[in-house]
Amino acid sequence: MTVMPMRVLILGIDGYIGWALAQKLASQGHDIYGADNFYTRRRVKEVGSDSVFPIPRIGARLQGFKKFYDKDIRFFRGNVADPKFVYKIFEDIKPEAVYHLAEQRSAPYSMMGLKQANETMIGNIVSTINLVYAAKDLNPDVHIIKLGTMGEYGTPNIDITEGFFEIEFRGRKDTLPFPRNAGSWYHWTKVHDSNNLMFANRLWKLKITDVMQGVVYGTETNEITRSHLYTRFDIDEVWGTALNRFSAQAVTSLPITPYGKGNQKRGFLSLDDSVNCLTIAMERPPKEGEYRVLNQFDQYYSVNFLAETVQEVYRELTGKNAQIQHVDNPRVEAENHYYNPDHKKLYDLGYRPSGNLRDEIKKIIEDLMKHRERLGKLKKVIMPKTFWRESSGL
Ligand code: USQ
Repeated sequence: MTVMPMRVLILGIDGYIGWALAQKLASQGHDIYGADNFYTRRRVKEVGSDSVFPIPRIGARLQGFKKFYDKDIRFFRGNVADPKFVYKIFEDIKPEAVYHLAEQRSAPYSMMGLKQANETMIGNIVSTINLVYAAKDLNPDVHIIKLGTMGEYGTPNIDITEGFFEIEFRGRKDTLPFPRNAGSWYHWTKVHDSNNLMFANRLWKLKITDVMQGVVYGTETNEITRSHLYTRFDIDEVWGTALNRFSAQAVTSLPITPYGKGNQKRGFLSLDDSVNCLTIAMERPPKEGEYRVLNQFDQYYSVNFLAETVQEVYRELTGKNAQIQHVDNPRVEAENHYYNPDHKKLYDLGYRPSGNLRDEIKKIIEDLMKHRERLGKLKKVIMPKTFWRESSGL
């Protein structure tokens, strides 16, 4: 499908997904504008960690981008939780589509204590409110693509639909938002965002795609493999996610750590699939005035299955054995549960998963082995120490 080049704004362009998405959109011919305040860089360093791959400063990043893609990114430095900042960007560039990837994204970070809980609540919710007001006042035709999470639904004992479901209760029928039941302050901010987006759509008929994304893994996308303009990669206990962490644990000879029984299931997708889906969501927009919810993941797996798969792939690659050690679960979550979420709408729009899990894990391990020295320095921040029940107050 050929799509006319569009003016696309990525809020959170310096992040794991933002930087990979910018490259995907550029390769599709779109004009990219980006904003960031480098929050993730700072907060990751505060827990004594860093991206495994060295990430150049933004100036050098943009230069590298220009050299490879022969395209400038116009960059705005600032905080999306500041309404004046968002209004200024909208006045300047009138984007046709805007991705909101500029929220605090770590569940464990939000559970460290009251300070982090409030920071996550305020920053995330306010940024989305700023965005819908700027859209309404300055650019009501813009398509807002907002990154939410599969974790909004929690793990109910029934199938999960995409956003809405039909219910019959006491003889009457209605179509209602699927119940949300999140498991961390972070995940609840995404629920609150979804409610706010739904309401903004009802008020002002804004065109919105609310993406319920699963856990993303991987070091490369098709574009990054060619450009070598790597995105950040976090593996510490606060900022790293399951599969990326398991791969890093294998490479650093630390035990792979399924939390608790390890039978908890989540939807997962590769970074390449994530940016493909986000691009499809933009190029195949909802109808005028529609609020659309997409469940965005490739397959669901148990944490145990992922740990065992990393162990197997690592053995095939290196001949060495990685240990699996179940550790006390630092989180408060069901460890044995039913899980059957729908994820049909993106397939209907043309999404097809691009790789397979084992190849992706192989690529992650190979990329990590190239950075053994940096990774070695991060060994001390890999094992879990943020226990959610012990979240500190004032
Ligand atoms: N887990 C382990 N061992 C580990 C790390 C995680 O067993 O060393 C387990 C967790 O207990 C959890 C599952 O793996 O059951 C997923 O945890 P995660 O850290 O990979 O992901 P999560 O905290 O849920 O958050 C991540 C992203 C977040 C995104 C979310 C999608 O950080 O931004 O919204 O994935 S989802 O999980 O579908 O809500």
